[in-house]
Amino acid sequence: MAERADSQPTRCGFIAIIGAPNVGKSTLVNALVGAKVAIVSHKVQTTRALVRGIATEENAQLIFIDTPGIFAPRRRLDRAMVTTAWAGAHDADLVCLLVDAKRGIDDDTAAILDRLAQVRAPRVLILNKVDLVDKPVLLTLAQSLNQRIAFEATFMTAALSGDGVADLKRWLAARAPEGPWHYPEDEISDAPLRHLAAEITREKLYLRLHQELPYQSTVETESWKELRGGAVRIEQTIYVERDSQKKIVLGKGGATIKAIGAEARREIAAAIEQKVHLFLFVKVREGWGDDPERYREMGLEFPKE
Ligand SMILES: Nc1nc2c(ncn2[C@@H]2O[C@H](COP(=O)(O)OP(=O)(O)OP(=O)(O)O)[C@@H](O)[C@H]2O)c(=O)[nH]1
Ligand SMILES: [Mg+2]
Repeated sequence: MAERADSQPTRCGFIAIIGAPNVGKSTLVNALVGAKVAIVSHKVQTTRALVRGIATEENAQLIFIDTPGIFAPRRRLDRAMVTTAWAGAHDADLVCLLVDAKRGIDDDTAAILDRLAQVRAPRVLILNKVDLVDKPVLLTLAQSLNQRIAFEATFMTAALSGDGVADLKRWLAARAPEGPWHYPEDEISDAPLRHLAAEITREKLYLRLHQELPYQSTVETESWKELRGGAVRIEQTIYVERDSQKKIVLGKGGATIKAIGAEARREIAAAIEQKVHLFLFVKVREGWGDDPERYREMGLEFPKE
């Protein structure tokens, strides 16, 4: 077994973060990693596929698997997301159930609890958004959740401000199984940069567009060219379902897409530490939600029905 300088055996743990939509899973993974590896929005169903964020703590490498929110799926895309989330839980050494402390045990979380009882991996409970509720409420909630299924430990976090995150990380590091590190020491994500870049643009789209539009769009990086002088030229396509949606994404005189592009460009450039020229195109592709190729691009299995 590999030994590090302090002669402690190395540890390596795969930790799945599951929970209802919008409870703060991606925010928590970013806080644990200490960098943005997963996109975040105030809307439900932001995360679509598994995102791995990698952190180190002492002699442990922790691989956090951010999963799509689990809810009662209707569309094909929903089903693919929920299936993917459970697959993430089954493959992990440890499963963290994240609950929005303000929302408490809603229908989505209740359904997850029932099914979580059948997952073999040890379970940890995390109450998130504790900044929004009073302490007595937290204690009652922690109690009733622990009565429904057994958790090895319960943590309280405010992922947005980082409260409680260091404690959680220390505990997870000590709990990780002994073994060699799975990824190189300085890696923080296993997602290709072109995928992260598409996700960043999708985040900006989610933040600017309303109602159903975000759910009926997807973003793909079509080309990525390194230019002389260290800059990179990136072309991305935003797929929507209908011509009316294309008009909304473009905005008056192209104002909306221009704003989305400017925000995305800035953040992609910061993420890859290179100058970026970003070109966005909008294409109408009716029924992209039933097109296997789009799922492949997102990193999702295509459900047969
Ligand atoms: N007040 C408060 N808000 C938080 C906290 N953590 C996350 N949020 C907010 O909750 C919203 C959802 O966060 P996400 O991280 O996208 O949630 P998610 O669980 O990954 O959502 P899906 O991917 O859609 O399932 C965002 O607006 C976050 O800023 C917290 O500790 N306190
Ligand atoms: Mg998410």
